[in-house]
Formats: sequence, C-alpha cells, structure tokens
Amino acid sequence: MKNHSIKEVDAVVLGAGFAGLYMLYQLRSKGFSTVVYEAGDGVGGVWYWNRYPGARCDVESIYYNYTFSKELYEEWNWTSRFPEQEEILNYLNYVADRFELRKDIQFNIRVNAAHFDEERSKWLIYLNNGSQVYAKYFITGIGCLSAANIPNMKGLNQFKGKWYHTGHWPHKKVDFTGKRVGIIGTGSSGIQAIPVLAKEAKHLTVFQRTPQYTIPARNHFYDEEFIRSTKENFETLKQAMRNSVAGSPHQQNDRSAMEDSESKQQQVFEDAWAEGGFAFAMSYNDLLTNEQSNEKAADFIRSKIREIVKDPKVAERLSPKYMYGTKRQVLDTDYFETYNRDNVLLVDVKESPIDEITETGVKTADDQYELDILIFATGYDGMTGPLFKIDIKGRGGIALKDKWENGASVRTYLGLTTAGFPNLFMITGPESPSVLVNMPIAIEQHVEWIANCIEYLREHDIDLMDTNVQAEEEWSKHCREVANTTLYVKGDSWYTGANIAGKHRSFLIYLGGFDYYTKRCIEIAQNNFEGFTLQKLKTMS
Ligand code: N01
Repeated sequence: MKNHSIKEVDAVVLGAGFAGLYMLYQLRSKGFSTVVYEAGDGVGGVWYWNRYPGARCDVESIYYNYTFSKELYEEWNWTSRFPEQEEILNYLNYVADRFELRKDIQFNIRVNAAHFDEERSKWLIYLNNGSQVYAKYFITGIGCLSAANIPNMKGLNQFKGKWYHTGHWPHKKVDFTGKRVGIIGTGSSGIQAIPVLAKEAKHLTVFQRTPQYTIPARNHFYDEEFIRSTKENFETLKQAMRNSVAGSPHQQNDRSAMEDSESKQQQVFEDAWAEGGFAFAMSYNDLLTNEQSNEKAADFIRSKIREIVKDPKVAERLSPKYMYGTKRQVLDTDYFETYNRDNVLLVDVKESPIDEITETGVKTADDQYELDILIFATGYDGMTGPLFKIDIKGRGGIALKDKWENGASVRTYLGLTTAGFPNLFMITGPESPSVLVNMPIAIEQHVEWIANCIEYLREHDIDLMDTNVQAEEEWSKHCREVANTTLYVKGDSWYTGANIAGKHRSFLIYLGGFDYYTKRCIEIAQNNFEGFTLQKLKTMS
C-alpha cells in the first residue's frame, strides 16, 4: 500500500561508527540526501559501546584512522601506540564535528526492519519509534561484532549483584573497589580487562573456557618527533596501507618458519615478542597455513607462559593447545603476570563447567564462587549476527535470514551485496576482507566503492542494481576455497561461528588479500559493474 506521507531520502545508513560516519560524508558530498540511524546517543560505534576497563585498540593508532583527509590526519594527534577507547571515541567525535555530520544522524533510534517495497522500488525502513522512512539505497554500517553474546546461563536473573557485558558497558565508571569480581571469557576483551580489574578489585575470579595465545602489546607514548614524521609521510603511509594485504604498512616476513634453524626461529620469535603488537603474527609467512610452523609459534608462546607464571599448574591451565592464530591474535598488557597476584583466581570451566548463576555468585561443578559483580566478556555473534538482528526482507518478501538459511548458506558478491536485495550494500559484510584487515582502511575502501557506484547509477539513470546469482555463487565459492587453504577454518572461534551454541560453522572473511580484493572491486566497477543487473524503471511513483 502506498503511503505518500512517509519521509523519503536517497540513502539510509545504519550505525554511526567508522563506517556510517564516512558513508554519510561521502554521500552528502556527492549530493545524496542521507540519514544515519544510530542506536546509541552518540557517534563511535564499537568505540561507543565498548567502555570496559582496559579497552583499547590493538591496531597502532597512527594506522587506525581515516586516510581520506590529509587535513584530518594532520590535525589529530594520537598520544600512544595503542589508543584507549576514550581517545578513539574522542577522535570519532572530532570527525563528526569537523565534517558537520551530526545534523544528518538520528541518535537513540534503532532500525527494526527494512523491507524492499517492489511497487515503489524503494526500501521501507521501520524505526523503533514507530515511524518509517523510504530510501532508494539501504546501507548497513553495523560492524561485524555488534551482536553481543550473553550465554544463556541458568539463574542469571536471580543474581543479586551487578552484571555487565563488555560490549554494553555503562557510561558511568563502575567502581570495583573492595568488590569480589568474576569475569567469564578470555578473548581480546577479557584479556584487556583482567589486569585492570585485578588492580582495582578486592578479588578477581577468571572463568576461562579456552586459554589464549596472547602477545605483549608493548604500548608506549609517542613523542612529538615521531608524530611529526608520520604526518610528513602521510601519502606514502596511506598508499602503503591501501595497497597492502591487510591494510597495514607492515610487511610479513617472506619466509617459512621451516626454512630457519631452531635457534634462528627462536631469535625471530624473541624479536617479535620484544617488539610487541602484531609483529609476532607476521614473523613468518606460513604460521596460518603450515601446521609445523604453527606449532613452533605455539610452543614459543607456551614457553613464555611457563616463564612468566609462577605456579606451574596455573601456567599449564593458561597454555593453549589448539593451533596458534585460529582464534584472533590477542595483545595484552601484563596479562599472564596478573595470575601471579594473590587476589586473582583462575577457574577452568572446561574442567569444571558452570552449573548456574546463583543469587550470590557462580556455581561450577566443583565449587561456588561468591561475587558482587559478574562480567561477561563472552564476545559476539559475529559476521551474520548484526544483520540477522534486523528484519531485512528483499524481493518477494524473502528474509535475508531465510535466504542465507540462518547462516548455513551465506551468499554475497564481494561481501558487499546479495542477490534479491537490490540497492542494499553491506559495509564490511560477510565474505569481504573485513576484520582481518585494519578496519578503518577496509571501511574506507568499501565506502568509496559504494559511493562511486551510487554516483554511477545516478549518472546513468539506473534505478535498481541487483546482484546476479551466478556472480555471488562464484564469489562465495572463491571465498570458501581461499579460506580452506588456511588453518583458520580448523579453529573454534567467532571467525567460524563455533562460539555460538547451535550456529552453523562457516568462515565468512575473505582471505585473498586486501590488495587483490581492492583491484577486483575496481575491475568490476570499470567493467560496467559486471555481475550485477542494472535496471532503469520507466515510471517512478
Ligand atoms: O570475544 P571472544 P571478545 N562459557 O569471542 C568465552 C574484537 N576486539 O569480545 O574461546 C564460558 O574473542 C570464550 O571461550 P571460547 C576482536 O576482533 C578487539 O573478547 O569460545 N566462556 C572466549 O574466551 C576480538 O577477537 C579488541 O571457548 C564463554 C570469550 O568468552 C573480538 O572483538 C578488543 C562462553 C569470548 O572471546 C571478540 O573479542 C576487544 C560460555 N558460555 C574485542 N561463551 C581490540 O582491538 C563464550 N565464552 C583490542
């Protein structure tokens, strides 16, 4: 049914994080009327929600920013190698103000549904305040990790203390002084929070299901001279990142660990450990493709854990046995050292599973732990989770969730579009390089491609762009084939969906290299958007 009183815009964008802000900037500068809907009351996306103690980025700050504006790069000064959440949030607020983006962002609004209206050839977007809006283009900038995973644990509703998820942290500082704190989960979030919590709380109990290979971040403050030199090198840096395999100017060692002697391997790993950050992951070129090389890296980290952690039993519990890197590499500050403190207890919940949350704490198969505060650092329903939270329906009223068989059969073209959902674009969607690339760089590439594409459609009077089924079949197959040459697919992680009970296992990150991927996207656009059907409508209502 037509409803002409509903507001219409050229584009609706979801989310005001790195992706949504830049999408808005691009579309507005090309003259498209655009509105961004953001569930939070401020900009920042993941950096708005993740305010847990110790939250910081594990990509170096001088690379973890936009590169579209030289002026912006010159104006902003990062204070340290790995920026704290608050600093990144300040940066994104600065960007929003500098480019006057706020006037086209509506805060505290959640998009419940987006249905493609075939009669009008527009997307009808349903907001949680009861209103609706029509848009020619519907663009998601909701990230890959925004659907929090709060495990369905018996008894949580009877817990008398306070509980939090790291990804939905309160704005007001939580005071841990004198408190008995429990934390479930030892991924990137848990590992950043644990050392900080241990210092603040009276006692900290860590409920660990799987130990992690974590590397010292070796954070430090930047000096003025360093910042000045990065600004002078901006163009070189920008090109290096945009033309790289993973959105970073760092080059991976071009050797297999198997080419080096044991003593040389040790030296390479020691140097990478001392450098900190992702140097370890880049120390050889086959850590994620060759099981023998992988085992060498794993052995090295286990030896470090034994060196750092004084109690051998605790060290053993903290030592991962699965293949290095198949869960995302974690960076830490004094993580293993924290287990030498008297006020920290490690509980292995694989050995002794959590039975229930009681009124006063956590009960495992073997013990009861009394707690005032319980923290879920239990991660996210990644990749498809954020999209499936919205009721997205394409042609014929087919739901995205049904088309993709609830995750069992995800099909996209370039991770940007999917057949049957015309004029829908997913920034860093499933089957794009996304989270295995430095995210702001991956986002910029997607946003620029989408903005140029929409401009092309306008210039050629094309109303609808839909993906061909064959093109998406081929892309998804290629994506799976590349992933299957790596060890990633063998790991139990949020990358593979193994962290969510009942979720179909699939690896939805394109691993063919960001440089190759970018070239492919450009070629497709230059070949008049091969793989898409471009349609002109005779009459538009
Ligand atoms: O989540 P995770 P995260 N009972 O899924 C455990 C990005 N990030 O929020 O491994 C008990 O990695 C789970 O155990 P297991 C980054 O990409 C970046 O930490 O599934 N435990 C695991 O230990 C990262 O990879 C930054 O066996 C349960 C933990 O919870 C991604 O976000 C900072 C459980 C979840 O770890 C996600 O990281 C933070 C249960 N029922 C996040 N369910 C930086 O830039 C889950 N677990 C630094």
